[in-house]
Amino acid sequence: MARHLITSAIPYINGVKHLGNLVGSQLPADLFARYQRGRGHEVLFLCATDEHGTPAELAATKAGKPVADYCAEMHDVQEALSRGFRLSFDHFGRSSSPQNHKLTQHLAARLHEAGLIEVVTEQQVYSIADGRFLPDRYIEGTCPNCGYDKARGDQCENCTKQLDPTDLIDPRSAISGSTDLETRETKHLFLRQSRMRDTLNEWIDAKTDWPVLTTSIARKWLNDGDGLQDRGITRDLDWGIPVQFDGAQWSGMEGKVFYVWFDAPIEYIACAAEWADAQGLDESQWQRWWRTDNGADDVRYTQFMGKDNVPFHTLSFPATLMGSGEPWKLVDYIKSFNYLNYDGGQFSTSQGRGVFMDDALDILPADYWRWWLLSHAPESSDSEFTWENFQVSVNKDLADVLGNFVSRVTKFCRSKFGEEVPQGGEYGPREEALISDLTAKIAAYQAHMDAIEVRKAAAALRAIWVAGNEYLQEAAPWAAFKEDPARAAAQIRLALNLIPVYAVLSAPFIPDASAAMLAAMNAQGAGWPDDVTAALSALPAGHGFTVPDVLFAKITDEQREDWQARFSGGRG
Ligand code: B3M
Ligand code: ZN
Repeated sequence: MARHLITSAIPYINGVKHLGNLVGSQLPADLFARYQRGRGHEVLFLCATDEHGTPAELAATKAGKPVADYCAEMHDVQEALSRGFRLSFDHFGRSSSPQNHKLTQHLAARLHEAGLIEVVTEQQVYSIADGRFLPDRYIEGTCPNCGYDKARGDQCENCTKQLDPTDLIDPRSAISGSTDLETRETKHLFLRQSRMRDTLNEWIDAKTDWPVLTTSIARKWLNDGDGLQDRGITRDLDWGIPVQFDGAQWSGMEGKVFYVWFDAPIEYIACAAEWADAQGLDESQWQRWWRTDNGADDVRYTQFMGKDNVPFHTLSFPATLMGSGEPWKLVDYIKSFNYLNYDGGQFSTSQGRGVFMDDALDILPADYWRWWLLSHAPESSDSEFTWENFQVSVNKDLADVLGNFVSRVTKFCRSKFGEEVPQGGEYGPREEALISDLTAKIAAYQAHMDAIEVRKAAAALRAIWVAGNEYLQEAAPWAAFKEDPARAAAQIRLALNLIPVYAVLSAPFIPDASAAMLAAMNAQGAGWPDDVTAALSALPAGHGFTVPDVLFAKITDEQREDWQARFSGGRG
């Protein structure tokens, strides 16, 4: 049994996430976690809300709430939505947790001891109209690298380059829009990550199996000269983790907090501590996932994220962990995603453009969205959500192929043999052929899931569903029943046995439908079909079942048009 530590990029607290955010990290991470559990492996799957920094403060101001209250409320909202989408986190934590405060301050102290932190007096952008410094997202302007005119002070969303507020061309305040800005002197702590260039280069070079999207972004910023420049890890903000080292104030840093991108990835570790604490487990229980001196040697750690998050996970966070000199588990594989676009443009949180997680669940159950999003995941390039495409996928794949198979088989059996697996007849050459075909197809599906090739895995799963339909079409038990009822019984016995096999294989994509299929077949204990022959005889003659409700309703043209109109404007 292998042990899989799986983390999804932790979503900012600043509002409900859209489907583009969901498919870029949390949803594929859930797919992988469910798959590994299905294969019988031990999994710790973690996510959290990212609650510090300017995104949190700006959103709280907009909502007219104290930032702590805003974060507490939004954490619960996001947690409820992740349950709605059936994201199977072992723990959904908070980067503002006491565990993260402690660990962030601990790591800062170790980095300081290692000589990797220095005090830098720097020029910072100060807004006269707003009466404050403008760190990170409090400032916007034109990217010096690509010319994008809505780049933020911490990063350009368009080209993924990490920025400093003073890099921006034509800067303006994100609070007031004021361009009446000046630079003033202030002190900050810097992480001397440039000293780790060789170590990081070697580490990335060894990752020959990583997706090109991940390594190309890492190499671009690693070798670009200034991608790995020393960066400020403190900010002039009220809300965040105070700049203390193992609990002692760093003099001169009063009133400052750590930069959100310093403490956010540390939450991956703190989240495991939160998970253990919530169950009354001792420290060794989370450390066996995170400390290589405490049992994490044999852990396989996989991270999921959108491409804009890659530099922080391939450079800054590893620099923090390696630089600490402590034996922390480093990531083994980073799966990153391009962007999902919405109907001819971009999904946009600020403009409320696209479908957001709460709206999506108002319209249709989670499985419909999960299937479309995962089978169209933006892996090799950006992909696009359109209502037409969504309708076609749901109606064909889910309703016509999978749903129809289950409904036909169970209804036919009920009408001819009753609601139990029929006896009589034997599997013959056609059934043997199906078994060997399925064995090959399941192996292909597993290979894609192991490699986290999400679209290919979805296509392989669909091919497994199609094989069952084709078998049914060729075997034609409704015709066989008239001449040779025993032959029809054997065919239906096999087809009924396929339902739990489909349910188990499909559970990572469509967990609710899978549970409904297992419940209908009274087969909740069904395991992974490692041996297809055995799996297709698992339900013996006489085993009772019920005809399930319609698994997937088709999306009508009228519904599609309604939704298209409803989501054409921005969100209120
Ligand atoms: N919160 C950005 C995002 O939500 C950021 C990820 C942090 S991962 C440690 O896309
Ligand atoms: Zn740019």
